[in-house]
Amino acid sequence: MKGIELFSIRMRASAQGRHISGAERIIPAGDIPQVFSALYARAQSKGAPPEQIVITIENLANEGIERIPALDVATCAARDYSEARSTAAQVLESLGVSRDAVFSALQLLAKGPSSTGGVMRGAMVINAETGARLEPDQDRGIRASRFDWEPAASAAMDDALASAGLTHFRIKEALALASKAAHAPGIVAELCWSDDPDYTAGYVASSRTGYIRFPMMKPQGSAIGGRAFFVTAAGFSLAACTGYLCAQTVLINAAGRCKAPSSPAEVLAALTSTHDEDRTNRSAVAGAPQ
Ligand code: WAQ
Ligand code: MG
Repeated sequence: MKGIELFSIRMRASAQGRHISGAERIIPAGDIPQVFSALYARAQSKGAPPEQIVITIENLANEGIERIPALDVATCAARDYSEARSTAAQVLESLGVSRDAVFSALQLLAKGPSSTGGVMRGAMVINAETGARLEPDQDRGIRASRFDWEPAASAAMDDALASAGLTHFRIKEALALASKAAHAPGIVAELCWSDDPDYTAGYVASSRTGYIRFPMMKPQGSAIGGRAFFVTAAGFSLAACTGYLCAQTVLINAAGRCKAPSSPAEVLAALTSTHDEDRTNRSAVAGAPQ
């Protein structure tokens, strides 16, 4: 796709001032009519009919496009949502998120993280040490935007996901978002579960662990969900982090691998061994002659 001018095309649908659905793509000019129709159809596909649909098309002029690989995907077969959440909590702690920060994020996601106890439009930004919330608006949160798959990586990811039996469009969208977030300056980990009452899955993700999904992370029928980005306590720049998440154009140029489903114990064991490898590599570097 190098050399071809790329466009950001974004759709948001609302009724009575309330957000119903949104989606976005990054595409060459020739694809605009077809993607426009697909986004228009998607705006109608939710239960509530939209009163307003806004579709924005913006020429990115090929400026400053960053290309990154997708995270690898693992599915953790936890017994129920409480085992899923406690496994996710242990993954987060292994990444340096404090127990307090993990606990408060889980509580907020469970009760509805907005200021009125409902669902937010975007994500919380949480200090990984103190658990303090850093997003300026606790109803809107921070919305990641301007990311998509390059065509070849998209097809390869579809194949990899399909051969693992993962065909729901939400998985690939969440994986793209999590891959971008894992590259954002200051983000150490992400925790998410859907706010869609019919979709119980969630995940924890980071550049170190990849994308670890839990098919059941909340009770069936619950319309409460959300996202938390955990960020480094030291030297964190909210402006740099949100600037990257919201405005930096990111294309995913390589598919992630999909691993076979594993138990919580296996997920946690794999964690220890990767971290041991990390430590070995670090000390090897530290001990290397100058
Ligand atoms: N940027 C930041 N936060 C967002 C964004 C965004 N672009 N879009 C949604 N959120 C937040 C918001 O608080 C929503 O309430 C919450 O995330 C959940 O959004 O592997 O479907 O679109 O099977 O319901 C994860 C598991 C599915 C997928 C996530 O999220 C899998 C999902 P939803
Ligand atoms: Mg949703």
